[in-house]
Amino acid sequence: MSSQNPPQERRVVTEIPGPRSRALQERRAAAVAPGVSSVLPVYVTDAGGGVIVDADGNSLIDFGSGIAVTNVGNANPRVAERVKAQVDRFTHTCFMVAPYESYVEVCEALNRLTPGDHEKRSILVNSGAEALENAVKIARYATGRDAVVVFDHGYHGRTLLTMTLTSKNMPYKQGFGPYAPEVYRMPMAYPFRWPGGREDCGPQAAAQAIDQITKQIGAANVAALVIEPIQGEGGFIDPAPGFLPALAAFCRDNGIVFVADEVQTGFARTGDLFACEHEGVVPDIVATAKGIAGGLPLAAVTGRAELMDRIHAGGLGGTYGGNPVACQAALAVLEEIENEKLADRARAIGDIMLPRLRALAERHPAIGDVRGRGAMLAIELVEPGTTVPDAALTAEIARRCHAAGLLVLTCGTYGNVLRFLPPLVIPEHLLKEGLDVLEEAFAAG
Ligand code: PLZ
Repeated sequence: MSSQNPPQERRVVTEIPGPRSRALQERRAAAVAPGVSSVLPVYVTDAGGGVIVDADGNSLIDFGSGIAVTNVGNANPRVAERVKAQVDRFTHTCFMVAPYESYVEVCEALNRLTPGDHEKRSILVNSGAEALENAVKIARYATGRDAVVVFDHGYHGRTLLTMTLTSKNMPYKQGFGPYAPEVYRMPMAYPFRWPGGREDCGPQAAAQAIDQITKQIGAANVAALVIEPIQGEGGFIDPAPGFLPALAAFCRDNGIVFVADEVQTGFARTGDLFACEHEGVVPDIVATAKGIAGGLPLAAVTGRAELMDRIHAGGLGGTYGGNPVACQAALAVLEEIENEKLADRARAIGDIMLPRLRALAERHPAIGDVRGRGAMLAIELVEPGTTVPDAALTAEIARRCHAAGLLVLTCGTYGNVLRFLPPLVIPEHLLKEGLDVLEEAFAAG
């Protein structure tokens, strides 16, 4: 087994999904609970660079990165090498039973790389949701307060607490209540939909959120404010300038722990190592996952030492948290981000994609907004000249892209956003060809 990339080409040799994938999908229906669904049920046999290869021999251009995970590419050679070496030595001892160096090394790296030069500590867990759960536990413990503030369109996971933190009912919450107590939702600085217009969106939304927090909860009762610096599942909403800094200042003045959910935005995706850096926001706690370990399950909570050090020994942990194989993958990812200058690469991807997306929006008035940073970009589809969401057109464009061999994802509270998350190592010719396919999908309407 080598970790060589499959040929870097788009190749459509059957219907998508093809006969082999369709047969597997039938088998799946009898074995896998339908609650877990797939965007595009092509069954994957290989992936790497900018492509995903399926059981029928189709090679799709990947504009999804497994939801912002394979920033360094699938089967990245550096990741594969470290993972293989670790699997040969030991696969698990449980860090809470007998520790190992790689866990410490990953925490050292996170403490160094996350925003702010204050003293930090980290813990490692298994998923984004688990990282957010722990961030809230730590904030509550350290402040002795209960309330947690979140935002419209926010997404933080599927566990009881993180599902409660999440804004959208279908499909995440419907029927799964009752939800966790002491969670309060505030308005989001959503430039495209802000009633007062883009110009004043940042300061107005911050003022409104702060007023609501003060009046409805009382700032002294708030343990944590949890926010994605660019919202992911909720629609790739890049908050208007000034919004995050104003919230961070309010938290600082009121002893509220500012938690940045960098699960989707982290690890060079937006052109900075972490999206908070864009406006110089320094969170008290950063939750990371996804891009951290090239697809191996790993997540982390990194926070101010004075918060993290409060928790009694044994108060945090889990059987698999910081698994040694996943830690080796993370160390490889961090080397790769640095050596290959992947944050610059993310900016270069944005520089190629944004002008083409803007030009596409000029030709197609159904594209109401083009937004994002680096390699985290999106277009929002609406009835022309309005902000009325067009989820049907969004699904249709995604379907056309899929049929032509381009894997794109949708998102958004209204299901009307096409999002683009190519691996940061995607070759330029595939990036451009993916955009050609997208343009053709719009032209076909
Ligand atoms: N915070 C910002 O984007 C995961 C969810 C896919 P886990 N996003 C993809 C789905 O439908 O389940 C996410 C995120 C942000 C937290 C999470 C949760 O991370 O690793 O999926 O638990």
